[in-house]
Amino acid sequence: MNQSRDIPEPDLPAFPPEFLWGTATAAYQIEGAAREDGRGPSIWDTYCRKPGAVLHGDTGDIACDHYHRMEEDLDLLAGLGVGGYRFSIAWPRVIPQGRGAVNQRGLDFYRRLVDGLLARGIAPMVTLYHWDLPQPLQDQGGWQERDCAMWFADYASVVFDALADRVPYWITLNEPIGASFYAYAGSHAPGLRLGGGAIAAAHHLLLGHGEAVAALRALGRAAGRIGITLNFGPTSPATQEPGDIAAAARADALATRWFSDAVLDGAYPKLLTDFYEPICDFTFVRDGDMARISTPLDFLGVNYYKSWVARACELPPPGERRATDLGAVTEPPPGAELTGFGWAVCPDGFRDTLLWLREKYPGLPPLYVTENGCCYEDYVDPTGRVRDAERISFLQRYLRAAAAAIEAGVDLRGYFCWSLLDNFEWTAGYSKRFGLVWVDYPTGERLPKDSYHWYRRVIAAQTLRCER
Ligand code: IFM
Repeated sequence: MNQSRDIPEPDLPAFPPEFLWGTATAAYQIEGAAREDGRGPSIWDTYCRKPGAVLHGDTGDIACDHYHRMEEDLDLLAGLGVGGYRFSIAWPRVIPQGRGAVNQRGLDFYRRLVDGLLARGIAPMVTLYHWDLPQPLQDQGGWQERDCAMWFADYASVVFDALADRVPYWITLNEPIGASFYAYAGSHAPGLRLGGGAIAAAHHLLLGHGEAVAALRALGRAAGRIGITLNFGPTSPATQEPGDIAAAARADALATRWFSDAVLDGAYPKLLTDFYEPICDFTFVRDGDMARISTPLDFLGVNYYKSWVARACELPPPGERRATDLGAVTEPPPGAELTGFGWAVCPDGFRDTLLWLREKYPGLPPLYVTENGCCYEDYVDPTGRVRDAERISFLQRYLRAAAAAIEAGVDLRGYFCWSLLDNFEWTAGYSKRFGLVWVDYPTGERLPKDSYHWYRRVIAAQTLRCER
């Protein structure tokens, strides 16, 4: 591998020796093999075929072909020296109809992946749901239906039965806001445009989370630790105008607190439940639900990418209003440096979010940063190298921010860079590259970028390997 001397030396404060360094991926974004070995269709397979839904009509049919290149990808992880690897399991690969018959070939794939990680001294961190609902369940109403919570818990139990003896970290859901508010407001699969229905879907996702936590706990402590991954996008007012202040408060409550308040405090933010009154009666919240949803967790996964400022805008009338219509338009803070996605680079916002979590939730469990990263206009230069200096600079600054939070007393136990590989970036298709490793999509060939070598040095200098 390219070991070029001109890659900058990491310049970071020391992290605790037991800090878990890792990278993250998700099934639909890397696996491919969409119709192989009994995998059923997911809502993303369907959505990608909807004209105009995904840039260039890209799909996850082949993606990074990780399904066939798993050994090579395991070796890339080992070469990086990570102590942990976060990946997700595709529900439609394990239970193609979503409920009922289990597909052993699908489970075997994940058994091989887990065993391959453990053989290399890498702790698996397994996400059970990263947005790829089996299509047959969507045909029965998907997350809008309360039953979906139990279908999810049943699927989780199948996976626990197969893998709980070997997996030390479980994550129930990845970024439920994407699978509910955005998915049921039109910008993610299944691409519906709902008002209160999106809020019900969000509630049923969290109920499924609570049920899955209970299912794992029923297996006893040896079954590993369990948490949920939430994303945080702090939003402040663009001006001191009262309208902008109120709009930003609503946007911030959705982007930072809707899910964390429910999971950690057992209640949805009143600011938003009041605001949603014209479109949602909340009758889907039944006695005991919030207690189930707020079952104490072993850890919280934090995904952090960006901060926003918000200005007030007109609200559609209640009959046409979606759950994401908050009377606020968001944009990057003025003058912010932007990534290739137009997202603000704001390491201070990252540090402040970690500090805020500790202040806001007295019973906060230990934290893992389960995703943080960036995309830029990477390319292979004529010497055959990807010189992604911007990514190195980004990671350097965010890791400094993480170190500052630890120094200030935040119980942060690990950091998982998004992503190991360039991959399918949802509605942006393959146009956005987040990987430490370049993927040549026509051939599937992998090429570690400069940032891969830089991150390897960070890990080698800062950490001990994690043993289970
Ligand atoms: O690629 C996504 C991932 O699936 C969820 N978190 C944000 C990433 C970058 O957009």
